[in-house]
Amino acid sequence: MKILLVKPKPELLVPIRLQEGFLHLEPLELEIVAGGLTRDEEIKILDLGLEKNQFAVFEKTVKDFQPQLIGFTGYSTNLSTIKRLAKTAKSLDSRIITVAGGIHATLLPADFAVPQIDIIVRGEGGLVLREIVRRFKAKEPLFFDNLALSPGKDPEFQIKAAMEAPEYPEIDKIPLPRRDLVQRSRYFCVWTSSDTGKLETLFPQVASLRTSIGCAFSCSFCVIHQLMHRRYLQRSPEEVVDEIAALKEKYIYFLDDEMFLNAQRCREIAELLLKRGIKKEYISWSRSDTIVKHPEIFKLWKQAGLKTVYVGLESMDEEKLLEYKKLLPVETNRKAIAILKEIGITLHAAFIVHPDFQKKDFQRLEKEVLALCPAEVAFTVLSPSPGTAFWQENKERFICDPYYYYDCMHTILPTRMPLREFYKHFGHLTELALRSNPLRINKVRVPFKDFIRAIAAGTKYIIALQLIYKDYLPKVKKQD
Ligand code: B12
Repeated sequence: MKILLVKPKPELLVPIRLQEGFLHLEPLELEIVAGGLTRDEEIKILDLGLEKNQFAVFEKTVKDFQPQLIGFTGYSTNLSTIKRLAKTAKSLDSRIITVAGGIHATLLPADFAVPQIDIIVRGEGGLVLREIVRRFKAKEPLFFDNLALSPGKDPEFQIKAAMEAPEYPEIDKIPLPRRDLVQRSRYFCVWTSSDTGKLETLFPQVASLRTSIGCAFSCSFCVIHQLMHRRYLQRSPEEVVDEIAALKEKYIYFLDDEMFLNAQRCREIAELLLKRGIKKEYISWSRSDTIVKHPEIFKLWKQAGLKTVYVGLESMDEEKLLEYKKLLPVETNRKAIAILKEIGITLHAAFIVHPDFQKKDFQRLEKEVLALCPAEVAFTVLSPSPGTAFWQENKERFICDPYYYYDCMHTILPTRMPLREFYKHFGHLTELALRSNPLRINKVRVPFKDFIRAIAAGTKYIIALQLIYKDYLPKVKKQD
């Protein structure tokens, strides 16, 4: 069977598109879905984020490849694009089976109840698509349980769509990714950490890998507890290290929501990497309280090659941390910053800018940013995610089409400051952060062309952030 797996490019909202100047990671979700299918199938992965004109490329691919089934993945940002692409596919050949999967399909399947989508997959997709393909060949109904829903055919669709996201299968049952199906040289991430004072490249080819799924916490702005019911699934150290060893890339981005929750498991992974002499470099995410609880694990990981840790510090204000249900005090954030500095791991700090921010709040955050540099620092605007309790609570307050604008850059909640002024400060924060990043402060030598590329990407990004307010002017585009 010919199967096309598609990852759309987020449409229209410029800042999200410009993030691509700094990183473009491989479509691991589609590689895993492909990994669940048998070698009898002819599979193509189409990463439209790499294309200038995604609609033209998609149309041409469908015409040339002639798939019998197309599977789309996407976050909430991709919802309308997926519907549009599915419509194109059906207009080219109405026999094509269209399947929507991924985060948004799992959270809010009813949003995909349109004639051009045949099946909506909730939760883990590798095993489910395999079953759909088997049923297709056996001419059985393609919908089953709360895992594969059919808006057009299943009379119980509405009931199932209103149910909670289904449980994930045991982690060792989830297929391994088919990395061979993508052009690996196209995936990269900006890499600012250097122990030697120079870097061969600022934009190395990067592989992504997942060692655990889920998180034990329920921060208000996050959807993971909704998707995973606060379960934390962990792969065994041996399996993780085997997958790392098999990668041809030297640079690895761990996609775990919180990789280090189980200190013992992470110690074993690092020890195995060292014992097997695997010399690679890593980026991972971690909570600040995990770093404070287990500094020794991060020391060990530094030896194993961990270069940068992304930490959702979110705020240096107790009240805001409480509001976000972060369950830790500012002091823990400060301790984590100090620990990473001492160990020599680069901190990538993620802060949340609250729509309530006034000039003094921006100025306070600016001071915090300057105090913790050199570090990579990034900002998002507090945005309720579709499918969360936080979204439900704020439903009546949205100032725009909350789907179209949901990218954690465009506020969907009212701001206290006029939008233009709010985004002037928002852009300035990023400018400050880029100016005080570790490369500049530590005077790391990088190839000239990479330096120019980084400056160009940074400048474009800052300008786009400052101009966000214009996206709210008259012509508000609605979802299809
Ligand atoms: C890494 C990451 C990124 C990377 C991009 C990675 C990439 N390859 O493109 C970067 C840093 C660029 C990024 C950016 C953003 N991200 Co992000 N990101 C993540 C993170 C941490 C991991 C995603 C991932 O790759 N997981 C691994 C894959 C294998 O798992 P999966 O996606 O769940 O896929 C499985 C199933 O869903 C299913 N499935 C998936 N697709 C399909 C398709 C078919 C056909 C089928 C059958 C099944 C299926 O099977 C898969 C295999 O098991 C998640 C958190 C999370 N745990 O999901 C947030 C997350 C997805 N991001 C989120 C957000 C909000 C964003 C941004 C909008 C925010 C911002 N301003 O930075 C942007 C949007 C960018 C965009 N392109 O749209 C939210 C999305 C919420 C929502 N409602 O959609 C999440 C969930 C974070 C959160 N805690 O809330 N992100």
